[in-house]
Order: sequence, then C-alpha cells, then structure tokens
Amino acid sequence: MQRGPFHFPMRDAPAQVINLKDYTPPAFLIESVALDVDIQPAQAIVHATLKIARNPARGGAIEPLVLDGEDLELLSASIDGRKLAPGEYRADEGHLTIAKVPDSFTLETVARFDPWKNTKLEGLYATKSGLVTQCEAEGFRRITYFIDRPDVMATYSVTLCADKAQFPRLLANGNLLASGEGEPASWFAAGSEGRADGRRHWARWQDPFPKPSYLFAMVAANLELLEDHFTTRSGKKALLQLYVEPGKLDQAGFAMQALKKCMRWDEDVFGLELDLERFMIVAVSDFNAGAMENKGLNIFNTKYILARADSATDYDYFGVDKVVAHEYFHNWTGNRVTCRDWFQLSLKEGLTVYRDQEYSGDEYSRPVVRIQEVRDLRNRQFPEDAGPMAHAVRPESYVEINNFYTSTVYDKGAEVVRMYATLLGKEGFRRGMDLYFKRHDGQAVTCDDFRAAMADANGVDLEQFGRWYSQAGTPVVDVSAKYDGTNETYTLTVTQSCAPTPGQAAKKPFVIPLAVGLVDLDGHDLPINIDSASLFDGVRSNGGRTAVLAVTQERQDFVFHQVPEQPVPSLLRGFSAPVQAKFDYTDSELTHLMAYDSDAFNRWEAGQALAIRILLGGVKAIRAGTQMEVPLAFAEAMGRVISDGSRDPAFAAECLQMPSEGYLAECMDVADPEAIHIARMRLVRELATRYRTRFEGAFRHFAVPGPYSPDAHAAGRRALRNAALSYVSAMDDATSRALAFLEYRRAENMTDAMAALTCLANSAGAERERALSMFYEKWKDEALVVDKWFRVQATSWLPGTLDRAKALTKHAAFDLKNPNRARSLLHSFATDNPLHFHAGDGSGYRWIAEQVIELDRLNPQVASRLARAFDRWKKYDEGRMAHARKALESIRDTQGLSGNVAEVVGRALGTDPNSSVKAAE
Ligand code: 0A1
Ligand code: ZN
Repeated sequence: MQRGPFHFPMRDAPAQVINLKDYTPPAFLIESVALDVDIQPAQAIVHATLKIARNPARGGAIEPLVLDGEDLELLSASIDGRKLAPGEYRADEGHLTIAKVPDSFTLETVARFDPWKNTKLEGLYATKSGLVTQCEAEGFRRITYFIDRPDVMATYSVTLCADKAQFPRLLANGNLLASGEGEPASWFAAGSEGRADGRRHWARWQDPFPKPSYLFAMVAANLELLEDHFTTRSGKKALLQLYVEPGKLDQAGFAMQALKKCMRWDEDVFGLELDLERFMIVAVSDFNAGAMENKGLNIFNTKYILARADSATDYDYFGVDKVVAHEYFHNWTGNRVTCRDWFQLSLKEGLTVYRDQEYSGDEYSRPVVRIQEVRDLRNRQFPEDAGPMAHAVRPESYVEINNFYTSTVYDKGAEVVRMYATLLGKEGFRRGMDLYFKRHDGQAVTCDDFRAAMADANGVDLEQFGRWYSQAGTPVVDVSAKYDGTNETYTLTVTQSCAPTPGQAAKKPFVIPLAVGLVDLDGHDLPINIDSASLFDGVRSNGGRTAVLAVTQERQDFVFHQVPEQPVPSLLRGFSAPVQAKFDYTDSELTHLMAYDSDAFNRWEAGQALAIRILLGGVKAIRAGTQMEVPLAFAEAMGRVISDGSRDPAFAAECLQMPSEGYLAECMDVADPEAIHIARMRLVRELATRYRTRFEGAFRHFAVPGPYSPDAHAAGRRALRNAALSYVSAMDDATSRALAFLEYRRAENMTDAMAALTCLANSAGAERERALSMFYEKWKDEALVVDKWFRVQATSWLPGTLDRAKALTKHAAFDLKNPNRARSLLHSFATDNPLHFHAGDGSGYRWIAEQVIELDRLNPQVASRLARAFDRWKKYDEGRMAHARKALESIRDTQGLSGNVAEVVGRALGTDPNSSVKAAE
C-alpha cells in the first residue's frame, strides 16, 4: 500500500493518508512464525523466526524487505543464520528495512520492550492480572517486526516463559504442544540465556490455521478458570475454557452458557461448526474495546463476560450474550475468511454484527431487538453519516484505521448484509453464505467478493447494490400516495436522494428494499396485488400482506391494484433499509398505525414519529414562550400502551421511551439542547400527571417474583415497571422520591436497583446523596458496578452536573488509564448528556477538550473516541459553535497530539476534509 504525505495543521509529524485505490499485494509473504517470548521484570524479549518469500503476485520485482515495528528496541537481526551488520538494515520509528534479501529465507529478529509502560493498550500490555495482547488492527507490530497487514497469513507457534507465581497461566492461539518448569530446552540449545530457573515455567502453543497477525494473541497472567465441553454436531468434542480475574468465577457462568448456546445456533442456522479442539476466552479489566476474536483465544473486556444477578443489569446480560456470540461468530466470518485490507473491515464486522443480531432476534423478542438496533443506528450512525467523519461502509481513505471502527462499518454494515437477506430471501442468503465459504475459506478477501458470492449463488445482478459500500450518507426516501377509487388503484410515488458527504458531492440511486403494507380502516392489512416488475426477484409476494418494493431509481411509481378503500401505508416495515423514510401522515393516521399495524416495528415507529412531531412543536413553543401542545389522541394512545402492557411488556416499555435528546437534535436544522430537554421533560410530565395511577399500578403489577433470571420474559416485565417508575419520578415530588428510594433499598437485582438510582440521580431531594453513597459503599470493590456509579452521575440532567463530574475526576476510584472508567465518566458525559455537554457557556466543551488532551497522552484510541463527541458541533447556534471551535482548536494545537485525535479533530474543523486529503495527494 502506498502512502502519500498529508499534513494536519500544527502536527509534529506528517500524518499519512492511506487510500483504497493504492492497494497492492504485499512484496513478501510470510509462511510461518515462531515466537520465543521471554517475560522478565519490566521487559519482554521477543525472538521471532519468520519464513519469508517474495510474493509472486508482485511479478518478480526485486524489492527491499520492509517490516512494521513500533516502540521496539531491536537487539539483533539475522538472515538464514547470519547476523546482519549495522549497515545492512535500518530500524527507524515505524519500520525495519533490509535492502538486500534472498527470494526465500529465514529472518530472525530479537526485540525488547516494556509492556508495563504500554498505556495505549495495543500490542502486549499489562492489565490487573498480568499481560495480554490486543493486535487488531495494527498492534502486532508492537510485539515483533512483521508485515502487519491482514493479507499476510502465516502459521504461528509461540513459546512463552515467565515467572510461575506471577504468571501461572501462559496461553496463546491454538493447541498446547508442551509445557514445563524452568526455561524450554530449545532456548539453551539456541544459545540464548536459558537457565533452569525453578521460579519460571514455559508453555508452547501452535495454531494450525494460517492467520493474519491481527488475530494473534497471547496471555501471561494470574487467572481463574471455568471449564466446560461442547460436542459439535459432527461429534467432535471441544474443550471450552473461560479465564477470569481471581475472585470472579461466580460471575462467569452466564458467559459460558451463552457460548454453548451460540455455538449450537451457528450450527443450526449457518451449518458452521467450531474447527478447534479448544476454545478459550480471557476476560480482563483493561481493554480499549468490547472484545476481540483472536483465533481460539478471544480476549474480552470484563464488561462483556462478568454477570451476576445482584451486580449486572438485564441489559448487561444481553450485552454478554450478544458479544460472546459476536466474537464466536467471527471464527468463520473474519477468521476463516478474513479481510484483504482494512478498507474491507465491514466484510467481517457488518456480517458478524448481522449474525449476532439474528441470534439475538431468535433468543429474545425479535421486534424489541429490532427496535433497539434501529434506535442505536439512528442515535449513532445517522449522525455519523451527517457529520465530518461520514464515510462509506467501505471507506476510501483513512489516516488512523482505529478511527474507522465505526457505527457505519459495524451497524450500517450489518444493515447492508440484512438487505441481501431481504432481497434474496432466507434461503437465497444461505446459498450465498455457503458459496462464500466454499470459494474463500482460508483467504483474505474483499466486500466485492462477498457480493459476488451472493449474486452468483442466486443468479442475480447485484452491481447497483455495490453503491451501499461506496457511497456515504443516509438516503432519504420520500413517499407520496394517490388513491383512485374508480379504478381501485393506489399509487405510491417514491423518490430517493442522498445529501453530499465529505468528498462525495453527488450520489447515484441506491437499491432500496422498501417493505410496505396497506392498512385498511379496520386496521387489517389489505392483500397486495402489484405488478411483479415492482418487486425483487427473491421476494415476490403477490397476495401477501407485505411487499418488498424494488426501489432502484431516483423516482418511481408503484401501483397497487384491487384496493377497495384508501389505506394507510405502512412503510419500511421492520426497517427494511437504512434510510430515512418520509411520508406526510396525519396525526390520526399515525395513531391508527400505532394501534393496528401488523408490523410491530412500525407500531412502535408510528408512536415515535408522533412523539417527534409533538416534541419538535414543543421546542418551537418553548422558544416562542407559548404552550406546548400534546394531542389528546397521542396521550390516549400512550395510556393504552400502559394498560395493555401485559400483552408484551418489553414492547410496551419501548413504546414508552421517548426519542433521545440527541436524536431530536438531529431532527432540527439548528439544535437547541435546552429547549429539547425542556420539551421532552414536559411531555413526560404531562403523561406522568395524566396517568400517574396507571404508572404506579404498572410499577407494582409488573414486579417479577422469585429468584432473578435474565430471560426475555422477566427482563421485559422489569423494563416496563422501570419505565413506569421513571415516568412517576419525572414528577420529582416527595412521593415519587420516596417511592424510588424505597425501591432502591428493596431491589434485589441490579436492573431494579439501577433504575431506581437513575431516577434519584435526576432528583433534587436528599435521597439522591443517600442512595449514591450507599451504592458506592456497597459496590466499591466491584469495578464494573463502580463504572455505573460514575455514569449515573455524569448523565444526570440536574444543574451542577458538570462541577460534580469534574470533582469525580479527583475521586480515589477514578483512573484515566482504565478505559472503562474513563468512559464511565467522560464519554458518558460527552455523548449521553447533551444538555450539559452542549451548555451554552461552552463549559462542557472546554472540559471535554481538556480531558481529550490529557487522555491522548496515555491512550490515543480512547481519546479519539471521546473527541468524536464534537462531531456535530456545527448543528448548534453561533454561540455554541464559537465555543466548540475554540475547544477543538485547543486540542488541535496541542504539541505531540496523536494521529488518532488529529484526524478526528482535523476533520471536524476542516470545511471539507476529504478535499484537503485529495489536494495533498
Ligand atoms: N474485532 C473486534 C473489535 C476490536 C477492534 C479493535 C480492538 O482494539 C482495540 C479491539 C477490538 C470486534 O469486532 O469485536
Ligand atoms: Zn467484530
């Protein structure tokens, strides 16, 4: 891959822009890797033996060998057993270059570094219980010199040696070949400084599957072990091991059950079996992301493994289930078939998120899971698509790949995969998956290869569908309707458009599967009669109740026949495409859909659309000093949601949740965070006043008796009772506080306790402090629960929240080095507290900018995530924009800023960042 120079203003070193169009195969391939890893106090010494050969794909060009290497001290290098003289190689900040090498040879390097000084948490680093690795995307180069890109696939064997007492567990990918006391005999034979030191021990692992370096993992730590077994459907027995920090074994059981459940699911649904004799998971408290799918040795953030009834919420349990499944599913979608380059990240991530979403849909309530996915997409991905970091699912260029582990690549990527399934049908999708594995098992491939497998397996043309990978931005689908009573036809006119995004001024039409139903006056779906040319091949549904319209052009008419009366159209059922659908509904049409639409997702959607309409009207009213209007029909519909709650409590809870303040901001031309907050509170209070008795009744009625279980049924009841509690608490009177406080003390599970604590954290009464200090006292030794304690305070809408958040950075339990802790306070404030982050006096911006700068010195990945909170700064008024610009400039002008933060801030400040990227090429 060639790199062009590009300067962000005021940076110390030029940042490199990497472009998809410059992709070339690597000059060399590496067949095998043997690592001897010697862990000593304050250093690790890595002796690497690489079997390397020129890549025939380069057409015989004689090129120097260039290996990546970062923060390594090179101790020696030799080729085919001959030590290189200083003039024969060059080791600089990022590379080891050897000018002359044979066509095929063995390279040995010895390098040293201190994992305890590694605060970036990339490469080998120290966590509470010992040393672990994180290599995706480019962390392997911080362990040894290597061609650190995913299209270089090698087999690995690893020998670890360390102090026995401090590091009783020595793990790496694959199978355990041998282990012993002292140091391995081969180290003596090789003439290294091997000693029969009885305090040390060693283990040798071998991974039979060739893999890219980003899937490498090793662990040297003190961990406790939970073991189980799984017999695959072809009868192979696999050992399952879950390693956790000492004292946490009682929180590991649920994750192990989740693992076995998702293994079976992948066999049943995709015919995919575990290919290993042993599958290990290690959970650690210091981790930049959620978890990592290293081959046979997943490494997790404790947040997505540990769960116990009293200390984890239903949502936490759901997260464990989902992320365990996600990482396990990567074993096929990501590991067996991997990415050719990092532009193809969505090849594995979009597909694996889609797979974990389908798994969740099967395990929990499908409509509720779908609602939550869409809410997340709208809260995170839509703003990304509308902001300075907008990029296609397969981006065109990047400076720092870690900045592109985004909601677009993951969540929109999953929507793109879901659209294949919608277009091709379930069986057609499965045919495509089967062909994908048949063609590409063991290869590093592209999103185009995936699309070709889907097309070829089904004999369809998916050329135009490719635009979902190359064009950024959220398409807007405008629909209007015309009913012709004489001919009994109903015509939907559909136009699509997509706003410009950085570097992409004009967009071509997308292929949009638009799932539509027609709801009659009685609330029933009318049978669909439509010309088959209006539908996609895989999903012809004449006579059915939902049609998937083939929207492929800028403007199209869809004519429905034999329509006896004017229906209400139910559009984009199940959220069949990641677009914004617009239709000029009347309030009463929306309440009709809320009550009767056979598509549960669209029942919820209609309620949200009405709520948004009311809230945006409310914002206007508040600014004009007039009364906010809540139509009676809406209030009554919400009243019915509560009284009918028993039908599906989890769904009712979703319907009661008002659109987020962040999403409402996205719906405005110039966002007004204060008016949004006030409008939202007024609407909630209006409903709470009107239905107080009903809410209090629901709160009691939906209590879940008996021992805690995180199953969907019990969790749904708790979701509804806690939604009811939050409505009552919005009144913030003596009775509501007493109720929340009593609930807090009575609660036997974390879901109920947190719900009550959240209400109290937003209440002005004395109960607030009491509950918060009781909570901290009780949980101060349980890190994941202390994170909740920080978060609940950082997201409070009470006045003075910023000062309290600032004070919390001085709290003994605050630790900027620990990503979970930093996120629990800083990211929670910046991304989930719009009222205070976007304070009119700029105080929220200033504080977060300072924190970004401080955090960047330790951990650029976590810092640049925090800096993304500024993405939408241009959505606000002049005053706020001036404050935000200053804050961003203060970050940009900081000496020694990381490339990660520089890219995010540079894009936020630039008028058109991609055009400046282009200009610099
Ligand atoms: N592949 C992982 C995500 C991941 C990416 C980068 C990391 O480094 C900090 C860690 C994890 C996944 O999708 O689960
Ligand atoms: Zn993933």
